[in-house]
Amino acid sequence: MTKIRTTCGRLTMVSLTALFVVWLYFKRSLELTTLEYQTEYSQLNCKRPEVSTLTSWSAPIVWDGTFQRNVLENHYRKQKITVGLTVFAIGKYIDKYLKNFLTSANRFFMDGHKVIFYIIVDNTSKIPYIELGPLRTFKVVQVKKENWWQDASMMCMKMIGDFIERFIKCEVDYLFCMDVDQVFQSDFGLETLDDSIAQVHAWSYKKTEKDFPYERNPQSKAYIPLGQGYYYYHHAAVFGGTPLSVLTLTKECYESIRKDKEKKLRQYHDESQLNKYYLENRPAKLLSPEYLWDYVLGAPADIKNVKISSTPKEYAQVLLHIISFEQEQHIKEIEETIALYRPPLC
Ligand code: 5GW
Ligand code: MN
Repeated sequence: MTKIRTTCGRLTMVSLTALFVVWLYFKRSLELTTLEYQTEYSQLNCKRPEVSTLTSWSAPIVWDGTFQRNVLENHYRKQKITVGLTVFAIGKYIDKYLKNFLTSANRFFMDGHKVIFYIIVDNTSKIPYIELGPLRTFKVVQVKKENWWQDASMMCMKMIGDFIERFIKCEVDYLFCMDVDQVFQSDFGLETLDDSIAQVHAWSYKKTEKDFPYERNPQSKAYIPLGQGYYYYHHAAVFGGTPLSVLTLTKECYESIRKDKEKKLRQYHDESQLNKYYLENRPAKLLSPEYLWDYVLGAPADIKNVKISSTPKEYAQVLLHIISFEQEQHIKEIEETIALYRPPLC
């Protein structure tokens, strides 16, 4: 009996020591990759001396050449991450843009990593057939078109938030939200990931704060006084982060748009509320205009490697769809639209 006990004791000791050694090994390799990852930005920032690569609050501004993919691959591969991408394609935008957007995203968005495309459409029968890569899946969410025209920005914020709470938060580690009227041109990869990610507007990157079209009406929730603000961020075209940080952003922006509407205030620029949000909640990482370039602005030498480019648009066609609305009715309709899609809560 005593002999059995001693043997058991020895076995426990041996297993505990083995576990300790394994733990030490993993802790050390994790520390090493984290260190490699942290030093990466400080070493590489000097590779693009002609542009600003760090904000005043020390958030990196990602430009081509300011990161090393192999180091990032090493860092993230062990974590086996999944990245989500939401895209709305309602009405004419399905036929016009969705195929090119998805085909290019399939190829260039987070190549080599698990991706879930969340495709939000009004007409599921029009979704183009695309052969997705092995690590890619997609989920389709159907919404009602009629309610959508009334205020696309408010609707998108409300829906993205709702979808994150219902299912996205259980399915991905990072989430991006993008416009459909744009096309990936080259790798949009791990270097873009962080807690909260904002896209610097291509038009604004050589301008200063006083030229930014921030909301200047003090009555508005989006109000930014002259002399404040650092960057001009692009609205739904590209923003992202962890599902939780995107959820907080969408909730706050939705509430601000709603409150402004109650006061009959309407922003001329869709991104006003987002710019205010990012002023108060500084993004952890900024994407340089290389990540979303508009060739209408030409091809300056700073823009070395375009990751996504905007597609030129025909305003006359789409603007026809905007109609006026009553506030209370509108909120009710949004709720009804979202109620169409009710996957189980996670
Ligand atoms: C946009 C403007 C006026 C009327 C309708 C739309 C619209 C936007 C639409 O008819 N269908 C649609 O799917 N959208 C989604 O909202 C697309 O994902 C689109 O990329 C996004 C933002 O609209 P954009 O791209 O026209 O807005 P800007 O700020 O890029 O000019
Ligand atoms: Mn757009």
